[in-house]
Amino acid sequence: TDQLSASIPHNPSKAEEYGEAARCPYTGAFSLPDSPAATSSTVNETVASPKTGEGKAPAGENRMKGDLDRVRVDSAGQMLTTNQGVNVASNQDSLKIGLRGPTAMEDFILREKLTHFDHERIPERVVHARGSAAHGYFENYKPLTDLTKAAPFNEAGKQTPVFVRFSTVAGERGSMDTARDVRGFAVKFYTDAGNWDLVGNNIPVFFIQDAMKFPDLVHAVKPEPHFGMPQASSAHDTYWDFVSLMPESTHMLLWQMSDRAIPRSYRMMQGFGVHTFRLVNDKNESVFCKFHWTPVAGVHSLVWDEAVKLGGADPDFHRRDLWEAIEAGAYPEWELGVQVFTEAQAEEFSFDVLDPTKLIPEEMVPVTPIGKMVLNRNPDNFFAETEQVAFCTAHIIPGIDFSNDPLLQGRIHSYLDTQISRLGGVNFHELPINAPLKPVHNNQRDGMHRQSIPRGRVAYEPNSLAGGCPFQAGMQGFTSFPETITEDKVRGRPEKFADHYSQARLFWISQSPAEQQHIINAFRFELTRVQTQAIRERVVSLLVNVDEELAAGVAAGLGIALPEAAPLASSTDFPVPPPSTALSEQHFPGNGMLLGRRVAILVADGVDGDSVQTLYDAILAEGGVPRLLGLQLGPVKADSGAALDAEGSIETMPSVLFDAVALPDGKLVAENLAASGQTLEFLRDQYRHCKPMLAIGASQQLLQTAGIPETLVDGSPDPTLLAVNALEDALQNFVQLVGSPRSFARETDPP
Ligand code: HDD
Repeated sequence: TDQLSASIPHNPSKAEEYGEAARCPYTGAFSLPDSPAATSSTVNETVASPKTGEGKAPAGENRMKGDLDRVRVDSAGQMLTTNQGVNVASNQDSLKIGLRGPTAMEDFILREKLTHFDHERIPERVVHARGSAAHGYFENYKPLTDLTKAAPFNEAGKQTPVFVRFSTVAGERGSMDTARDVRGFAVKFYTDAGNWDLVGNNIPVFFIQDAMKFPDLVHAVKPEPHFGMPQASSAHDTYWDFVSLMPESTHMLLWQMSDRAIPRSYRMMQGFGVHTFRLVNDKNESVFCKFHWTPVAGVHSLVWDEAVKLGGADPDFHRRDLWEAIEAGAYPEWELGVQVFTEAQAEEFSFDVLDPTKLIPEEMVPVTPIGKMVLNRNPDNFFAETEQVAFCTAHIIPGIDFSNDPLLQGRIHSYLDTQISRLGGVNFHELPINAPLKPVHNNQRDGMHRQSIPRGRVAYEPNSLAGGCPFQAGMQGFTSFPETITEDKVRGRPEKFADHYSQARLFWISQSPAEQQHIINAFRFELTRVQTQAIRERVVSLLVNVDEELAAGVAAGLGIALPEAAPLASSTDFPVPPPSTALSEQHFPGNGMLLGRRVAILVADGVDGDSVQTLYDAILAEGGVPRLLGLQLGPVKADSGAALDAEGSIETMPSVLFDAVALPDGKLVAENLAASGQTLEFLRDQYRHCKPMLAIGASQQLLQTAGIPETLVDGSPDPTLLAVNALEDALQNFVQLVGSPRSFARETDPP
């Protein structure tokens, strides 16, 4: 055991705390046969490449970990007790009057157990119900004190503990991870000046401009109230009815129909604070800023057909991916960047920086990297941490302040309010995962489930009996930026909020041709599910204002003529900025490392054991996850006579669970696999989903049997289909392709 913990970077902090019992990877996750060509028994060993885990936090660094120790419970070697700590003799039978008689009312042990169970569930989040979270830290690059006094940014190298929850928006708590949806990206910083929550999404803009419309938006997208369908999907009438009548949503709709809404992994998506925020320094000078999280692994997405199939093959696909990566020591990392600009600059922009349906192109205001975030610890308990964590946009610290974005202003109310019903009262801040590291001192008292025991008789201020304590912090406390406002009180919107299309067009013209085609396909899919023809037409009429080719492409799929453009909300001609490279996913290829990407090596009797071994080792060495898939689990005979161990079966682990496939050499293996329809379907899906494929020697025949074309439609070679005579001809290239963005050269329309 000691040797294992010393050699395996398997969440070392957990193992240190609890020993081996703490290691609970999902069965089979990252567990590999010792040496695939030499053993038939799988050793449950976690392997991470030397390249992964570089972001490993030094032991004892995560202060939040220590703080939570107080409430962590480890039952190893302990007797079972009631909630009052009374040892329980038997946990099998209730107390009866005679073995066949009724249960005694006095069975307090049974009653306590059932009562607790009956109340186990709490309301799920009204949006973002489905999510996964992890602990980690933010490390600041250099002091930003000229811009802000915010604690995480005041020293070079300073580490601030964080807890981050990723989520889908529309689906219920048990819905699938790969739905087409916006993803939540909420970060709680446990700073030494109190908690700061940056509650963002993986898309830099939002559907609506004013919080007044949020309940309408959510009611429209959630399952329709009369029959509770569809689950985790915006492809239905009420959603498109609403957004088609809200032209301000057009920009967001393009993002939502783009590949960003079907990420490959939580680890491979950006995060955005969305709103304009303020940074304030200790001289009370303020600038505006937008927050950007950029994943070191790059921005990568699924393709739609794959996302749909994953919903069935593994509804927990993103949850599992995040969990396994962290357990394996392949800690996900993001760089935090800021776009900083002054109020004077903002006034020059053709759009309003208070409008959350607008972004600021990076060509206008560059993103400056200021620090990095590493997620290095899975929660110990899903409910206590991931479910009970409460993010609130109102949780800010000195140095950060709000802007007047009317969506943000409404959020300041909503998040705190929602926790009261979700977490059962006003003391949710005392739950361990929500409690700040900085001690809390105030005169708020009582309420449901109060944990702290305030001492003394004074719970008011001013007081003399407690020497005036707790006393006001004055300049050391939070002070709102004293913005001067001389305006009328009105219900209305600023003029530039009427610009509904310029940035939708900017996004469209910044996409690659493949990305544009995916957007058209997504609109076609969603609107085909819409039953009301007038709604479909109204959506396309919005798109006419964005781009005629886009609108025509969608209209063609719906079998309708191109409608008239929707009327504009303003006669002002809002300029469309030139294409912005950072709006295309292709701008973020990542660092090329495999970072937990999964490669299927299909094996059957007669397989060339040496090439399996070489391939396996090469993928592992780059931080990837190779898996031997056979026609069934268990031993497979290599050509040399050695036994391999198939870790999964093609029957139960379909293509969508893998990022790439390799077919090792072997005449017999090709024959064996060619007789399996599931194998051929596996290969077709790998091909269809534009994944790197490697076929060696005799296995090349399998590609032909599966009907996979050797070249692209224009006759040119397919850059990600490697059919070679010997492994060494393609090994390097294959491994590199697995760590690279997908090439969509194979895609045809129709698919
Ligand atoms: Fe929200 C949850 C992100 C607009 C009201 N929101 C929630 C979560 C994220 C966001 C990531 C989940 C946090 C978690 O993991 O627990 N929301 C956004 C972004 C928005 C946005 C990026 C626009 C820029 N939200 C928004 C508005 C309102 C809300 C305008 C209401 C006025 N959001 C909520 C909520 C939720 C929530 C109802 C549900 C559960 C929760 O807060 O804790 O209060």
